[in-house]
Amino acid sequence: FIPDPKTVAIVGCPFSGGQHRVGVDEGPIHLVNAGLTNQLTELGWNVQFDGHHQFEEISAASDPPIGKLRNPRLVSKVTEAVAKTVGAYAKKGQLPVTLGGDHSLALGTISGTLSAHPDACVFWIDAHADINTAETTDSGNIHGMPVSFLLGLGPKFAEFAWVKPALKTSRIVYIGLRDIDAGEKRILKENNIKAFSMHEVDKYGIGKVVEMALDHVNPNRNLPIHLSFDVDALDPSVAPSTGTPVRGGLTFREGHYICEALHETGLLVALDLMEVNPSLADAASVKQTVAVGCSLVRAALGETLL
Ligand code: 6HN
Ligand code: MN
Ligand code: MN
Ligand code: MN
Repeated sequence: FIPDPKTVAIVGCPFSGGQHRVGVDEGPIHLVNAGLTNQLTELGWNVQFDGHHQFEEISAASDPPIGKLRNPRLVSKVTEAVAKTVGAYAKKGQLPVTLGGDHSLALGTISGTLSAHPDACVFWIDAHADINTAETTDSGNIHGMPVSFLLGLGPKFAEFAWVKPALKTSRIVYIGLRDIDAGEKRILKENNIKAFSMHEVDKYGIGKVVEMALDHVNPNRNLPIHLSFDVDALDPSVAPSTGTPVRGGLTFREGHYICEALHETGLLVALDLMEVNPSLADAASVKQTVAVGCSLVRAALGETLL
């Protein structure tokens, strides 16, 4: 399998229903306004961008919690639409780049990728594991749960009947973790899910960590790769404008290195950049976070230092 996409399809997802801080829906708008599409054109890509996704609205009144899940119908509808969009681009041989929005969107993006590339593996770069189930979650925020849904763990809901548990536990790997809930730690252990926390990044260095991560999910370097990058994986001094910042994160270079190294594999088929929230922190911090977001995307799409 050697993907050879020439076209990037930008999927702007102004969506915040997977958590409760306002503003993360503005992330994609700021990233595009910062010039991301032109930057990718300059890297040699055909860039397709037909405006940000328009999502069906479901009022809070008609979307009461189901168990602990907040905004369940809205998140399900939106992520189902994203899955279709991303899946269609991937089937056309294009490389979907989804701009969030909160990380519940990855329920859609990864479902879409797996519909086109059933053997794809996932790199989940995040401070958090986002693997709570409807049982283990404290917050009820679905952005803390997409991975469990994709793996088919935890209770099932009719409202999410469209979700296929298409991801195998052996096909996802984490880098950057440092804020994992107790229930999540148990799920990671019980299912033998490979994770490189900041401790391993400190111990081995980012180059070795990415190599070990690839050895785990992609030993023969022949499987398509979906990169889901939560900007809060980066240290808050690097990416301050995000809803759930956690100190002790990836440096600017470590974040970029991951993107560069996955580009170098030639196997990248989809990319998410999530959780940029331009309403958090001062104007300079917002500008910095948006600029870092654009630069991570460029690195994943082939920008090199030399
Ligand atoms: N994210 N583990 C916490 C929760 O609410 O379940 C935080 C989740 C953060 C999610 O950053 O994408
Ligand atoms: Mn704004
Ligand atoms: Mn996340
Ligand atoms: Mn996170």
